[in-house]
Amino acid sequence: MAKRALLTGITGQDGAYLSQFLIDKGYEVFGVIRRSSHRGVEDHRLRWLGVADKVTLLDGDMGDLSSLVRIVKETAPHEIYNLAAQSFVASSWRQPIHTANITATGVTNMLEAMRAEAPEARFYQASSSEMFGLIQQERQSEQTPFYPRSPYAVAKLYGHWITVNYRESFGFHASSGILFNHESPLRGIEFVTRKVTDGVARIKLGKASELRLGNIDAKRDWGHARDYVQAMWLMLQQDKPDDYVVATGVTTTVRDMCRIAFEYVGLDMAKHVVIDPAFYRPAEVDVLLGNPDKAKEKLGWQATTTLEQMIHEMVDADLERVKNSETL
Ligand code: NAP
Ligand code: F7E
Repeated sequence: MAKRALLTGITGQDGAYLSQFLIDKGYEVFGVIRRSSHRGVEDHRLRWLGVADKVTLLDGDMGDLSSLVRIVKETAPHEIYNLAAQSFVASSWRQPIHTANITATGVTNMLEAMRAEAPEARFYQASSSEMFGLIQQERQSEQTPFYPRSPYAVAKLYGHWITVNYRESFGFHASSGILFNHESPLRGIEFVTRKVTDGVARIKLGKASELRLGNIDAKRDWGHARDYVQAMWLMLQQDKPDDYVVATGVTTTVRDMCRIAFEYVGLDMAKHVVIDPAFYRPAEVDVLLGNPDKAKEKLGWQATTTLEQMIHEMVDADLERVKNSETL
């Protein structure tokens, strides 16, 4: 009998790659989809990966406990991957209460649905390196103290601890993956890597002349989403639930990431990048650098895609999209 996996956030970047990964492993995949007036576009990432017809989507919302209880009951999942969130850090200052309701309390809603209908299921929580914020150690591991710097990061910290708490209180097989930034051609256009690769494609094809960015001195530990969803699955295959940092162990400035993208198409970033304070954040996370030793030792996982390979893949995808006037 095929294993059943339930994904919240199935329409997002990670949900699409994880669906593809689980389908290839023979899982039956179910996903929570929120109602939209724009029917037909919500599953564009799943379509891009060719898996839209292989998953079952059920109407629900992270803010609506009753919908989650019904979905868990109907799908009787062996594994639940809680990926849904208001995930854009910059928006979290503009919508702090919504971010708390979905990114924080939404986790408890999902855990409560599981407690009521599938307490034996295995649970994955999408925690974030943003929880380290104002870093307390040069390389951040599972032992590094947290210091969140945005309403998003504060909400994720709640989600992380409520997952640990349900594990300790009710004996749930609940694991928290503290994932550092991971990107792909399916990354939302508002995040900096995709904003850059889309901007480079537009400039190369003569559809734009400049790219406006904020703090390009910030440093991030960037990996590929395709690699990172494997770590999620591996966590749920362990006998015991635990918390894991998932990262590449390499950090790069936004400036250098940008340079990689411009140089790939033979352009000089200095001629096109304009610094616009409108993109500065009220409080910045200056640098993140993960220590993925535990994931390597216990899960046998390590990142396989370099930043350069990933940015090239993203630029290629955006050149195609801009040429064909496609939006994603
Ligand atoms: P994403 O592309 O922004 O996807 C977010 C998903 O959550 C979408 O499917 C979205 O649905 C769904 N969602 C948002 N609000 C919802 C609600 N009220 N009810 C139901 N679903 C809702 O994010 P991602 O990059 O795939 O990241 C997946 C998870 O990992 C998120 O929790 C994120 O915070 C976390 N994370 C991401 C990274 C990273 O670098 N990517 C790193 C660490 C942690 P719509 O399609 O309808 O908007
Ligand atoms: O910003 C700087 C910005 O929005 C990265 C989410 O997936 O990863 C992501 O959060 C850096 C920041 O991602 C622009 O100030 C400069 O320092 O791509 P980002 P993020 O904030 O790191 C974590 C791990 C998550 O969990 C989140 O869900 O780039 N930056 N100029 C800019 N950022 C954006 N978005 N736009 C700019 O124009």
